[in-house]
Amino acid sequence: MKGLSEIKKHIEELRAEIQHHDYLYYVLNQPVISDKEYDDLYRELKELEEKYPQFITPDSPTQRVSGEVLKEFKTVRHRVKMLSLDNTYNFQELREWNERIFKNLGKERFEFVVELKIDGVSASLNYENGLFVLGATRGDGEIGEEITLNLKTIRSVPLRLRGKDIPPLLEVRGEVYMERRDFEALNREREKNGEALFANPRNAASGSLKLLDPSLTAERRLNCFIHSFGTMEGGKKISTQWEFLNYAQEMGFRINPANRLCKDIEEVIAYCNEWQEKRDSLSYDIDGMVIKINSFLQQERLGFTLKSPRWAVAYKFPARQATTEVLAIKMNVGRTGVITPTAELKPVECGGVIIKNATLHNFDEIKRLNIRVGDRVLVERAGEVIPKIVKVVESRGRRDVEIPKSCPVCGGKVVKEKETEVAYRCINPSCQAQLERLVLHFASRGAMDIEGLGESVAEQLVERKMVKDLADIYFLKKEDLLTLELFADKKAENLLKAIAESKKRPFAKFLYGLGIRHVGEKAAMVLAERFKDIDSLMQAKEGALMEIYEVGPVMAESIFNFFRQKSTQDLIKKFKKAGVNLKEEEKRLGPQPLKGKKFVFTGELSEFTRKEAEELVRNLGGETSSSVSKYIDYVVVGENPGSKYAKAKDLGIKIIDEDEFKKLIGGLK
Ligand code: 3BA
Repeated sequence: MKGLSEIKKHIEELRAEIQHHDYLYYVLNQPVISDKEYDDLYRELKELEEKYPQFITPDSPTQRVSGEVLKEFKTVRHRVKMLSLDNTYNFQELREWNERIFKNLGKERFEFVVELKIDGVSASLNYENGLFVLGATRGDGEIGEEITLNLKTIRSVPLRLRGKDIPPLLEVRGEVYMERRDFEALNREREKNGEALFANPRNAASGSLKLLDPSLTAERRLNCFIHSFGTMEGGKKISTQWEFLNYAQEMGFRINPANRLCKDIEEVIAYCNEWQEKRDSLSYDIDGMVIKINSFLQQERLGFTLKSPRWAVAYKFPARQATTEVLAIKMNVGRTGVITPTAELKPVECGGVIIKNATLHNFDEIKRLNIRVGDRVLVERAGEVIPKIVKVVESRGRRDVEIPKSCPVCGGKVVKEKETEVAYRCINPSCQAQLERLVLHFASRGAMDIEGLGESVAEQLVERKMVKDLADIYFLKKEDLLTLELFADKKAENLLKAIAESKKRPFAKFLYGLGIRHVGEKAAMVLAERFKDIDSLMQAKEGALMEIYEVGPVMAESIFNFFRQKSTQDLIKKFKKAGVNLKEEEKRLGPQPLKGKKFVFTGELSEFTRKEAEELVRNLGGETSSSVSKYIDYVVVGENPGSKYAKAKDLGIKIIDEDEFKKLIGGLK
């Protein structure tokens, strides 16, 4: 029978031995005994401690899992603030960061430590006289939650520091994470039990650290890498990050074996690139690399910005990809009427977030991808933008995606305005999806100039369905306006007055306000001048529209289609009823000798630019067109005429040269 002091000594030896094997296994990843041998040692210690509980110490390997269950986590203030990291997203930004350092250090040499950026949860570990006394989450950097008991369950977190030269006061910082395999197993288990799944290993690690029952945390098999420190008082003198990492490992902390000392930024970049390529070979997720200036002295000289050190930076890896299934393809109508197909996806984790939708941009993209509902697709997320579909990885869908013939919002006509254009759009001017933007445009300075009808008012009018089409603006009542935000008597009256005044605006302003695709301010003026009133414009055929020089085939088709809509016709009726001016003021600026005559110019004139010549014609009451047709009266031919000349000859149209043209305008120039 051994004496008590001998038993105590044996218990201590067992602990030291187990601690040493834990170190070899969890920190260095180089076990020297079998699992069986290890288990035997552990069991022996456990039995002795049960028999002699007076010899149990909190740093015993048997004390990793506390029997205690907490009611809540206490908050703790970090002795030294935990900073965050600035991000860079490409190597150019990394080089720029390097340049700034170079300048700030007065062109002195410096080295870098490059570390994997573990995609986990930051944690702080406090040691007093070599004993783990307090662990905390990062929180907001100043105040975190005390999670000592949960951190103790992590086998690579030393409960007692190794070696003789340990700082009496030490706070180290690191990243707690969950291996991908453990995360997947955990989610499988949770699915079986009908529990909510974790989106990614990081969320799983975070959730596991925040369990109030440490025995549950212990089941989660978390792990931890240490990468920096907050406080270090006493111990070995170190002066670089690289020395710190080595020192930390000597003391028993788990340090990432991929950390590397680099001499210059190009070496840093090459190393970042290397890990970007092979990140998937790791058993855990990394989301980038962390680059730190090695020398503490230089770190100090560089200092901090508000939240992050200047001497460190993260390089974030680009977009992550994932595969999932297309559940549906939905049509969205944007504020300009463009119909954008979007894929509804079976939710999938991608680069740290759950993706449910991906944009398909347009129907050409659908064709290009040859995508159908039911297909398995590769999705990619780049930065904060909407995920996109890279390609179909397994074609399982049967029905091709159809281009909608009518607007999914209003049922109006959908057109593709040019063959070369990819967008299909709803051209119903009263479509709710576009109305708000249209109302704003209609009321804008260049159009009907309705003061007081700004963004907020337009939004409310459309949202509350007081304005269901543009003409409704003219039927608003004071009672309606008084219900809008911040509207009192005076403001409502002013707006009604501005609306009433706008009825008298020139016809061109009205036309422009209608927001017909491709019809800008200039085109609206020309149309107003040429057609004089809304009825003639509405009846104009594409050919007649195209005869106007400023109107090309695209605009002509757009105008023609616009006025063919039943919704447009109803709208115009309403404007008439409201008393809005829908005709051009007759203005006579001078003699109109060319009234009713239509001109086409081809080739270069010597005394005028084409624009000048055309303006001359219009000032004299004539009209101009860009294309030759039987309706044209004169084709004016200059140097190097184009095909219009031949066509004019073909059609037997009167062809005149510059001199004859000058005679025709008879010194009126
Ligand atoms: N090194 C994360 N911050 C890191 C000490 C500085 C730092 C990180 C790091 C600020 C990683 C910001 C939050 C935090 C103090 C933790 C790393 C990693 N270094 N290797 C330069 O692997 N994720 N994160 N602040 N500790």
